[in-house]
Amino acid sequence: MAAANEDLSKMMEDPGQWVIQTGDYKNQRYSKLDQINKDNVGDMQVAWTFSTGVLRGHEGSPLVIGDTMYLHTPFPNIVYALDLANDGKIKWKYEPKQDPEVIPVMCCDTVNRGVAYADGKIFLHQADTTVVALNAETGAVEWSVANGDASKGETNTATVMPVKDKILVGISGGEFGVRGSLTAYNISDGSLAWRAYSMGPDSDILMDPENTMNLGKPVGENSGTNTWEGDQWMIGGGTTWGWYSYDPELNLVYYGTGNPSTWNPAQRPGDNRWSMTIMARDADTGMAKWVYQMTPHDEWDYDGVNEMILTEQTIDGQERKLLTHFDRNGLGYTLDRVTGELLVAEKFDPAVNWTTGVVMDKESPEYGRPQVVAQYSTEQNGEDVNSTGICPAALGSKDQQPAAYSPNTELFYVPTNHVCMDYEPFRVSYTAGQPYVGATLAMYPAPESHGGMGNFIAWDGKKGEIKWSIPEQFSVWSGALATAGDVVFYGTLEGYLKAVDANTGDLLYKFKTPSGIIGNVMTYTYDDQQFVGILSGVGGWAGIGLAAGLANPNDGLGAVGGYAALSDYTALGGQLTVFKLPN
Ligand code: PQQ
Repeated sequence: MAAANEDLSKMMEDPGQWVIQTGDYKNQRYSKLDQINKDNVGDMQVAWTFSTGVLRGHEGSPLVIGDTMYLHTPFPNIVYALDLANDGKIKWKYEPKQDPEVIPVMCCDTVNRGVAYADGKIFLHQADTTVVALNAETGAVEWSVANGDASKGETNTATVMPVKDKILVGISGGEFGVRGSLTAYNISDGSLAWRAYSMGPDSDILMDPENTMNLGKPVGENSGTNTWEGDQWMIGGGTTWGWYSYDPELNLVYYGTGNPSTWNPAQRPGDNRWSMTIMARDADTGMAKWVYQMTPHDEWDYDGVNEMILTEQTIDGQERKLLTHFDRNGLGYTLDRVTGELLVAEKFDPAVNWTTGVVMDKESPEYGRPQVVAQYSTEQNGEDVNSTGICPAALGSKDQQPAAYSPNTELFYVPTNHVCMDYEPFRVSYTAGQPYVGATLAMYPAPESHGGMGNFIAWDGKKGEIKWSIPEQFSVWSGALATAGDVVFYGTLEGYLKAVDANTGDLLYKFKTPSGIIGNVMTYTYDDQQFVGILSGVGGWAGIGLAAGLANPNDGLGAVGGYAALSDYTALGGQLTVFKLPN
């Protein structure tokens, strides 16, 4: 077993531990464990359970470091250290003091996507943006730093990512006119190393006009200001609340930026760079090596923050370092992660209708741009336009719930939404700390389909094709796990943990946990036995009606119509369920 202070990359190679939320730096969410496999997973039983004592949405997963499990909760952001030798007996508990005034400033429930580990410390990133380093053995606070200011609408839901001697920290608040940034703090004492804004002057966005590349061309001067009107970039969104990945060989960090603020596109002319962008940055300096904006001048709230999954695959006889990303906008992208070359951009939900696809002709001035279907635009010549039947809805063909990749099958396993919307933009003015949304939405299941709001799909990233698809009544809002046992796990909003065959998608096992699942499945070993863990606790944007306890569940930010039926299946309450094979 790796000692607590051993190099994190090495610890990731030990499949017995789960040392980072994303499984590894590649975000593959793939485990080499195969004790539980497709032949015996049907026999799985509950080993032990743990109630977190907190309501609202439980995203992310626990970590396992040695014989300790580290478990987090949504606001108030409690951290538990649990003893694996004693079915989760509490070793220590840390509960921060936070001003509850942060709760109404969080757009999409009070979720938190989990703690991180490095160098003997557990890193908690609180809702109010405080980052705390806790001693992993004792839970004592070693240092803390405020990454943002909740009174200006700056909040947090994301985990942090440790890379070498730093942690990388994002920010939420795209619905409050926050200017997004990714910030690196030194692990030793929490001091600032670098900050890269998503928009603004070149020196703020850490881009070199001549050497930061955009689809093979330099980005040029002032790219983060001259694609905005006046100083709108100062309240431009592009927040960084998703997942980050890292390639140690290239020393590049990959992540995506969120929607431009406001949701009313007529109020912010221009391409609004670098919102909706895949960023590749040097881990030591933050300097951008390459960028690619997926949805210039977003008209639908298609944040680009979903995870970047790093793989090595052979294309046309050549082994390439790839990056695959399933965007909210419904397109599955594969890029060369060394250069940022765009290789594939295809719809991963047949319902997607706002675009006919991306221009792939390198000679075209439109190269890399999605072609917008005019009927689904929400502005015309600077005027607001109400538009109906847009697919996907604002929560995208996929939101932050992370996909998994199996090197065995070379398939991606993707939790998706199958939801469309009507969009009504309206004029809004900016006041710090107040919602700066500028549109109302109605969301409903994709028409002319199976009637449900989700699919769990297997995707061939090289061809850009769906291999198989499992229809689900509700969006699949849980992160997937693929294993060497050729099993793929995911959770459903009704509360089922499901295990399916990685090749065929055939259902092998299901178990109804106490609440809807928006957490991510993880696995580890203790005493040579494989365990599978999942957090239940319905909430997040899809479950916000239930989470907020609203009289009318459609009153959340953007009416999320069809999810109201969730109350027929489940209710609030955080619980971890741990499974194993019978002894
Ligand atoms: N969070 C969820 C969730 O956890 O269920 C879903 C969403 C967020 C969205 O669909 C968002 O658009 C969103 N946007 C921001 C932002 O623009 O800053 C933040 C968050 C968040 O931090 O959870 C979400």
